[in-house]
Amino acid sequence: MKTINYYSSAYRTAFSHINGVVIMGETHAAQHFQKLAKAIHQDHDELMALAAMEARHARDFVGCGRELGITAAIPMARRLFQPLHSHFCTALKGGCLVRPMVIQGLIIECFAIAAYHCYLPVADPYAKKITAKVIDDEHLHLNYAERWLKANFAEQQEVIAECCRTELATTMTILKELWQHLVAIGIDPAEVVAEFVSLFNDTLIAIGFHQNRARAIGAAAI
Ligand code: PL3
Ligand code: FE2
Ligand code: FE2
Ligand code: FE2
Repeated sequence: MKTINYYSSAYRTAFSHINGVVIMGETHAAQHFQKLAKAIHQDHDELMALAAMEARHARDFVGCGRELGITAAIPMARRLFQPLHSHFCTALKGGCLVRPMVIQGLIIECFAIAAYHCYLPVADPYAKKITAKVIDDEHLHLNYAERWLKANFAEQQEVIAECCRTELATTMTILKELWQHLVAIGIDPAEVVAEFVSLFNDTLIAIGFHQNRARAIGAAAI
């Protein structure tokens, strides 16, 4: 058990940036699931339920900042999520469902689960309770994408693989920019990467990729 001073200025500056990224990520996730609900009629209600959970997560993480008396740094977070968000929107407008599903359901959800998992042991007691509940929800989101991509695997395998390679690079850029802030709140960013790669690999195999191909896709990311 590490001792963390949640009231040091170093902690507070870093938390403000991380909290901003989490709030922006959850806000985008809510929009993304709403857009997917419009595009995938047969799953409309399920996707709207996932969107509502994301909106709730955003509010809950705002509450975590408020508990500590910290305001989230939103401009940096907006800039960091811009590429993933715009790739999501452009693909969906062009009639593609695979890329948006990979970006939100696979990559962003795996990233969130890995990061939140590493945050748990260093979170303040209030945020810890919230984060544990959020992690359970994120597994439902990942599971939705896993089922959808598995059902479309035969025709879309190459698109999925290409999309993972491109968007994983985008995601690693976010993590690199957050590296020092993560260290300052007690998270080892290398552990986030390791958890992400392991979860992502398991998910690719569950979708239908052979072990070697799954490993190659993940390895290309780092
Ligand atoms: C999907 O439901 C949400 C996507 C959010 C992305 C989160 C990225 C996390 C970056 C590092 C966060 C450490 C956890 C801190 C929590 C206040
Ligand atoms: Fe979420
Ligand atoms: Fe861990
Ligand atoms: Fe989610």
